Amino acid sequence: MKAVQYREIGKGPEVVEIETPEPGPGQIRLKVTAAGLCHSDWFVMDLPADQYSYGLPLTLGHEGAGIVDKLGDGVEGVELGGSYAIYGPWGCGQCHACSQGRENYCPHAAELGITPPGLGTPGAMAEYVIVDDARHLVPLGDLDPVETVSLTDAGLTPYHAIRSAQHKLYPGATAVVIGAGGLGHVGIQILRAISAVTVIAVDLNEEKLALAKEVGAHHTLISGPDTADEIKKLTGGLGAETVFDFVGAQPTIDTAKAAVAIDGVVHIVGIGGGTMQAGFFATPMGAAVRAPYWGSRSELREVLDLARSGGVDVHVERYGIDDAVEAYAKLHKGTVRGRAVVVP
Ligand code: NAD
Ligand code: 9ON
Ligand code: ZN
Ligand code: ZN
Repeated sequence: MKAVQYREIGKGPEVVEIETPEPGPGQIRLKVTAAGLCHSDWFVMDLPADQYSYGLPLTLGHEGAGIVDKLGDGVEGVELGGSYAIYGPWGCGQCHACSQGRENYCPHAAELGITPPGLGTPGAMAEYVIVDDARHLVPLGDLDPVETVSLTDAGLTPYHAIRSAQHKLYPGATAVVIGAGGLGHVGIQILRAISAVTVIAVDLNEEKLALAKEVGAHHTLISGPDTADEIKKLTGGLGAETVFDFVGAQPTIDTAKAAVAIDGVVHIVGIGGGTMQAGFFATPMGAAVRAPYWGSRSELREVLDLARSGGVDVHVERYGIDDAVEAYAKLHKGTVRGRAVVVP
């Protein structure tokens, strides 16, 4: 089968021919219908050899969907021929967090060598993918897999961050979204769909801000050293009750810190390497900072239901598997509008 793999440090993704995998006991094989590209793939592929821990070759694709085409021994509750989305942050399945479906916070996954598809385990950017357990599949039903595959990460991650800040999303409050790319443009829609907050979108790129406006941002600002002052002006000097930073670089975290209101919350979602100091003299009174990771199994169901009811609509650029390298190059350059999705 064809697969998009990262094979050599520094060389970027390649389209290669590899053996089609067979499902072992308890596993499920999907014929992939769609696989999304995430900026984290570039975080991984840009790591120097001494910091790289994902194994080589690595079949990419941690946003995946497919049709069940073969069941391993003992699999129950999964329909052959059914269309499913893959829940990516796999955990041990047994601990307190996993029992709640919050496998994204499983404290045992690392020690047990459990890694998400596309981030250690062979991913979905291939003609077939193996899923380790039926609990990691969510039925898509009538949802178009290409239009919705990115909800497994670009939807689930902002949904998880936003839901945890629900108490700060009251009418009259302001939410800032920094980075209106794959995650950000879905995050804006989630904020609009589940709350009455005013949304301010911030990006470096005018085209991304145009998309932000199109999907529901009330205000857009070009990212720079004065952004926090502009947010203060738009909020009558108070700042924003929530800031979702989908970049996470030092300049955007500095903006988030300067823009957050008293008793507000900053969510550092992007993995741009920046840090935020919190403390009595460093942050406004009561302000909190959080670095959320992906989302829970039930939240994936909720975000798919939100798509079903028309609350979110991912802006998708489609690519064939042979064009995956070109799609990754566009993502690296920052010229993907919404999310790039490979359709094998
Ligand atoms: P993307 O490339 O689609 O979007 C990033 C956006 O940020 C682009 O629109 C870009 O123009 C904008 N941007 C870059 N620098 C900026 C700056 N200084 N100020 C304002 N905007 C800026 O990326 P994505 O796939 O949406 O991922 C976003 C980030 O989230 C990445 O760092 C990714 O690795 C991370 N991520 C984290 C999690 C998690 O669980 N915490 C999950 C998925 C992705
Ligand atoms: O899901 C993603 O995009 C992030 C959280 C992956 C980060 C990583 O390297 O495991
Ligand atoms: Zn991702
Ligand atoms: Zn666990």
